[in-house]
Amino acid sequence: MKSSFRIKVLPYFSFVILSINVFHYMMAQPKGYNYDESKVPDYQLPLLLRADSGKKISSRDEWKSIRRPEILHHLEQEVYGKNEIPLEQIKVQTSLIESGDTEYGTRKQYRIVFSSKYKEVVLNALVYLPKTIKKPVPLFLGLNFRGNHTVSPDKEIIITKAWVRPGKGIINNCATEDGRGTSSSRWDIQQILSNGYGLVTAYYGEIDPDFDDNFKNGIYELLGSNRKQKPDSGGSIDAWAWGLSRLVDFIHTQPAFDKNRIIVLGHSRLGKTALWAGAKDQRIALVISNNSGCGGAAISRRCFGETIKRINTSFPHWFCKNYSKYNEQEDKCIVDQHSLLSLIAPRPLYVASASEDLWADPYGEYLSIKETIKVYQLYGYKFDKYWSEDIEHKVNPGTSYTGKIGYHLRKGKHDVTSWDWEKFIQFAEYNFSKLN
Ligand code: GTR
Repeated sequence: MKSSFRIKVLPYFSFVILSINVFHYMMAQPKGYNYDESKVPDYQLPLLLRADSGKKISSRDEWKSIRRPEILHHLEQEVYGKNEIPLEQIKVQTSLIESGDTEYGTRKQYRIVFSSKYKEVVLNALVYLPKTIKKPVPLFLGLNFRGNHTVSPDKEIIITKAWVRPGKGIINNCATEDGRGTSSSRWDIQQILSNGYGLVTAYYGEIDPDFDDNFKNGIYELLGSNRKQKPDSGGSIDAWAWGLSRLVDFIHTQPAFDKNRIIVLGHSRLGKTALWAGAKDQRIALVISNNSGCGGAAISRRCFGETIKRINTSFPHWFCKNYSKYNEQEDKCIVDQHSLLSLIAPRPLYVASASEDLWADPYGEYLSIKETIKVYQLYGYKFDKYWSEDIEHKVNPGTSYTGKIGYHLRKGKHDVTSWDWEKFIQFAEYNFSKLN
């Protein structure tokens, strides 16, 4: 390298790289929030094994009949809201509109139309099945952020007509050809199919567009325009979870899928959604949240990274209105996020964090899943030693635990990578092998 090049160009180049990194850091870790473990306030978690009446919960029957319904009710009432769609009045029509072979398996595209006396809502499901199927296959079900055509460069995938948040390949909130495959690094279809799993995905914005319009569009249209949002009416996370359950209904009509091995997973806001769907819909066999953070797996009382006030301010449509009561009043809430995770028990649950994703509080996510062990123990599960080791405010990046519940801390930023998928598949294999 010529020295003049080194002198003139390299400082500029390093400056650009540094600026990009600083920019990413600022975006990932907004200023004015706590990222320092020593500043986490003292807090007490709501007890999972103590009923509202004060009664100690000491058996799985008491958990199932008393405490689980109480926690579910509190989460509906105070956090995510109640779903108001009258399922019995909704007509559902499903049609296969396209299918073909790909390098790794078969692609099928379905159009699912929900109609009420007021409106129709269309949800496009993209399905991949492994090449050879000898018996019904287990599958991953997850919503995507910018349309089905972003999960693979596959030219046949239908482009959504719904409203999309700004991003690559999006013009005036409309998806275009340029977006094809732009999220493919987050969906390792080859790894999924070659391990014998199917994949079902759909665009979350077809269920409810992700902006605050006072709950008028998406599935809220099924309820008519005169409806009023109550303090405990479901928000968008609840709407997306409703969509996941409707996709579970769809999967139940497909002979290629093993209905007892439906895995629901999601990243970030869709990780919060996967947990809420898994909590409510017990047909979901295994739940995975990836970097779900505040309002997902992370303990809110820690006030580490994103806070309840910030999330309710930036995204006033995600939760029910009641949730704003806990802005800067985390300790007043009758539940915390470990309560949400506890509702997955005794089904396998996996929480995935990333070491640089401090906004989502990786350690708070770890503490939260660890807390649920008490509920799994009611079902007789024995836990590996690593969960009882006192890890002083840290889990080493690269660590992964597999068992009835699992956790990993990937090295790196807020994202979903093939490394994450490898761990998800290992976790599913471990738990599903015990189902036989
Ligand atoms: C962030 C939000 C997080 C997370 C993330 C995402 O802006 O603060 O809670 O949900 O968005 O979903 O990408």
